[in-house]
This record gives sequence, C-alpha cells and structure tokens, in this order.
Amino acid sequence: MNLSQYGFSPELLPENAQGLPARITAVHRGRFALISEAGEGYGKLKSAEYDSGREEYPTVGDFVLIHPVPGGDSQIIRTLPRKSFFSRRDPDRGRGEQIIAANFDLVILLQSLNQDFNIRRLERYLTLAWQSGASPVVVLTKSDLTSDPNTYLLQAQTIALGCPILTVSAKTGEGLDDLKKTLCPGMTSVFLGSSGVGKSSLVNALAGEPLMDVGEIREDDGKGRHTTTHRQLLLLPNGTILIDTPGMRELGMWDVSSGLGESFADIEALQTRCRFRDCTHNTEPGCSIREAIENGELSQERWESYQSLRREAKYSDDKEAYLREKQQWYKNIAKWNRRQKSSGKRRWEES
Ligand SMILES: Nc1nc2c(ncn2[C@@H]2O[C@H](COP(=O)(O)OP(=O)(O)OP(=O)(O)O)[C@@H](O)[C@H]2O)c(=O)[nH]1
Ligand SMILES: [Mg+2]
Repeated sequence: MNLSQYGFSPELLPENAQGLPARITAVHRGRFALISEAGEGYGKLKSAEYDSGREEYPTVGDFVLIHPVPGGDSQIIRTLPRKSFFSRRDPDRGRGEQIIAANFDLVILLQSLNQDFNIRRLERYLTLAWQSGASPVVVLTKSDLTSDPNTYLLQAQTIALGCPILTVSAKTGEGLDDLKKTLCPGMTSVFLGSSGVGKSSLVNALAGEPLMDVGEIREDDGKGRHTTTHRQLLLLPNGTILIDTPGMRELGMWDVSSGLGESFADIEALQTRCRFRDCTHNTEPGCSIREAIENGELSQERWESYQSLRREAKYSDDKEAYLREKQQWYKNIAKWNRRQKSSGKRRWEES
C-alpha cells in the first residue's frame, strides 16, 4: 500500500521526523483506525506526548507518525500539521472544541430536496466551510423527489456565492458524473449535512458498492435516524478519498468570523459603500444596506442571518481566546511538572 493514494505527500513530513507516516481513518473511543504502508491497523496515543499537551489529539483525516508494534496496536507519536480542519463547539462538554475532520480539500455540504432544504442552515454551513481552510461545494441530494430542482438551485445560488452547486440523485444516478468530476482522485472531501440527507447513499453510489450502512428516514417529518454513528475515511475504487460523517444534531459555531467574509461577500461589499464608515445601518443617511433592502437587492432575511452570525462569531471568538489561554495554562503546568520531576520535587496537582 502506498500512502500517497490516501493523500499523503512527503512535504508533509517535518525535518528529522521519526516514525512511519499513517492516516487516521476512524476514531473509536481512544483507539484509532489507521492506514500506513504497513497496511490497515489500529493505534493508541503515546501518553508522554499527548497527555503533556505537546501534541494535538488526532482526528479522522489527520496524518500522524507511528511506531508499528507487531501483532498489536501501533504507538502514535506525533500529529502532523493540518492544512484544513473543521470543528464545532463540543455538544457533550458544552465548552471546548471538537475537531470533526482534518486535511480535506473540499467540504461537500449536502441538503436534500424535501423538507430538509433550508437556505438559512446552508448559510451557516457555508460560513463554517469557508473558515475550515478548504473550499465548499453544495450538493442538493434526492433530486428525484422534486419535479422542479431548478427552484432550489436558484435559491442556493443566491447565497452560495462563488462555489459550485450540483443536484444529484443516488437513486437514479442523475448528476453523479458531475459530482465524480468535482471530487478528483487523490483529493479528500468531507460530507456534511443533516441525518437522512443521503450522505452514505451517495458514498455508496460513488463507490459502486455498499461501503456504508444506509437507514430509512422518518415518514412524518423526513428526518434521518442517525444511521452513521462515526466519522469514516474511505478510499473509493476510482482514487477519491471521502470522509462520511454522522448527521449533526447541533451545528455549533466556532471561530466563524474569518468565513463570514466569503459567505457574505455581497453584504461586506455593500457596507463599504455606506456614507459613514461607522454606519450602524439603522437610521443614518446614505446607508447602502437599507437602500439595498428597500430596492430588493438584499433580502431582509439574509441581512438578519448575517447579523445573527456576526453576533455568534463575536461570542465564539472571545471564547476561543479564553480557551487558548486555558490551553497555555495547562501547557505551563505540564512544563513546570516536568522540571519539578527532573529535580525530584513535588508535582502540581491539576484540578
Ligand atoms: N428518493 C431518494 N432517496 C434517497 C436518495 N439518497 C438516499 N435516499 C434515502 O434516504 C434515506 C437516508 O439515507 P442515508 O444515506 O442513510 O442518509 P445519511 O445522510 O447518511 O444519514 P445519517 O447516516 O443518519 O447521517 C435512505 O432511506 C435512502 O434510501 C435519493 O437520491 N433519492
Ligand atoms: Mg450516513
């Protein structure tokens, strides 16, 4: 097995790197499924590196360095720097960041053409996707369920500025060829969308074989049943690398301010045309935002979602600064402990 098939290139290796490069394909309660030139296997974190906070916990898609252990779990000794990652506020811990996936080139945002289609949710996903460091692609699934996919396409075009939008059906195969062309071999794409939109069905349709389990949706409201329960990186027969994810129950915002500029480029451009630089877009004369709303160039809903995302982004940014400080604090404690240990003194008790 050549790891380059899984998107690895030697430039990713830092100087004097020790160990064998590998890519994480799934995470199961502290045990990491991985692939390396030695084949498929599992790995566990080397506690001296990870408990001290020196290394970032790996996630699906991460490239790591391992020491293979014959007949057992390899030892993961290092997480290589990420070119992109996607994170959200950890829904279990309330506070803190959960990295969902790493090192992907494309973020595929899926919505299905039934009750799931929601332009405001798509806006939120787009903002997060731009912020990840990769490029978003919007995929409108289950096109066989509507006689008029163009209505949805036009709606999506009004907000997904500068990114491809495709309509597909895993059932009839419509649009699959265009999607295959977009997901080039050697590139990694992560699938994101609510439960039941057909992420795993699409993975199977692209692969031409049933790699992932697929589940029925609820008849009354069209929602999925959370069939996929963990994130999984897969190499398809045509060389495409995909990360299938479970439908997210909660899309927490995290450091979205850098993605807002791209998702709402129209609004940010309008704002620069206001007469006053500090225009609050309420009552000032010469306000381009109010003018655009009045003449129908900008919808009131889009303006409101921009404002609410801005508020959320500001909150997230403050939180991130707080967490960065906290992480540094733990690093300092770990450093202090190491020094104390080597001089035979007492450890700091972490609470
Ligand atoms: N009509 C139609 N149904 C589809 C299509 N794609 C998927 N489905 C159905 O939608 C349901 C959910 O599909 P999944 O692929 O399990 O959805 P998912 O997004 O992976 O869901 P989670 O794993 O729960 O996040 C299944 O009953 C599929 O058969 C499609 O293109 N057209
Ligand atoms: Mg699934």
